[in-house]
Amino acid sequence: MPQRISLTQFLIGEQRAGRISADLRLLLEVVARAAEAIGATVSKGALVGALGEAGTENVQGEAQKKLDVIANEILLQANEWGGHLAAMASEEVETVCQIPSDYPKGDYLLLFDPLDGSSNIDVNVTIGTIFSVLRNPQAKDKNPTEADFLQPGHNQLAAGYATYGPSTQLVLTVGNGVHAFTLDREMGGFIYTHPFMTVPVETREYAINASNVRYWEAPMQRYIAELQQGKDGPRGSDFNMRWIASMVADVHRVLTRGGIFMYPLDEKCRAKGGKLRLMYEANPMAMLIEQAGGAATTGRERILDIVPERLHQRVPVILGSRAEVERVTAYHLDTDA
Ligand code: P6P
Repeated sequence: MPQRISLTQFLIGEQRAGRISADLRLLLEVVARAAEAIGATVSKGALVGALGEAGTENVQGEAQKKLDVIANEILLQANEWGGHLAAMASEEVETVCQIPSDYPKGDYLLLFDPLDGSSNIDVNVTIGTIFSVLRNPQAKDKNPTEADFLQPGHNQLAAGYATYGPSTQLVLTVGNGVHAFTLDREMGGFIYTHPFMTVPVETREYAINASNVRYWEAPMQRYIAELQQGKDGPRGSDFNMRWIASMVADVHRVLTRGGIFMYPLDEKCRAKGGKLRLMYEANPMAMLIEQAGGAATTGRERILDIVPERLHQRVPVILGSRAEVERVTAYHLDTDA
């Protein structure tokens, strides 16, 4: 029986190697326990009346599911008292979530999408929690402002997600590769099961919501048309398509077996800048994908180099197997030129 390494043991190893501080280790362990709690509620679903609409809207003007609200509360309450954080930002909350004054502040900023893929909750399809950690640039005794969060993705100290699927997994990078942990529901806690996940450079699998084809820009229409022409077209090979409409599930498949995931700019979302959010969806996923040897761009620039302008900013996302991301990006830049 191979030795079981817990998430704690893995993180202590990263701390001893000087890659993370003790406080960052403790922060990541709190986030993992919060994910375990979210997963427990998600898995009970209708049994605890957790399905359906909350009857409220989030900052994006989208109807909130009950589990969106529950997951957000779990993450805020788990992280506010530990003394590791200076502030938090959530997809579900318009402004910066300050640490209550009766708790100490720490050196880090935590950003998260508490439950991504909400449209899949009621149909029992895999959903997840996405998180990102930045260093607080502000003096410790001051409340961080939105501007303190607006750091490019290459500043991230850690990024990851929990995926609530057939198993609950935590996928994490602290800048030394991508590592996945599987929840042992009987014993409690995450066990190290997937060391150094890598994205194959080449792929024959793509993920996009093809119903938007008439709204895409010309280079995206060209790229997808070539994939659909398969071996009879310029690519000379057949491709397969998957679209779960849950970013965490689609990206997890790309991290596990390769692929290219795309939510490009289209006429429907152009005015908003894209569909997916930069700070707590695109940036953490881009860090994971790059750490696994893949690439992540907007179609025109590296996602991790974008200087954010707003906390809930949206961007186009093209990420996954490097050869395909580079091809799509080249088509966009050729068209612009
Ligand atoms: P569409 C879920 O709502 C989400 O934010 C991502 O998780 C997912 O990739 C995308 O939107 C799905 O969008 O337009 O296909 O429903």
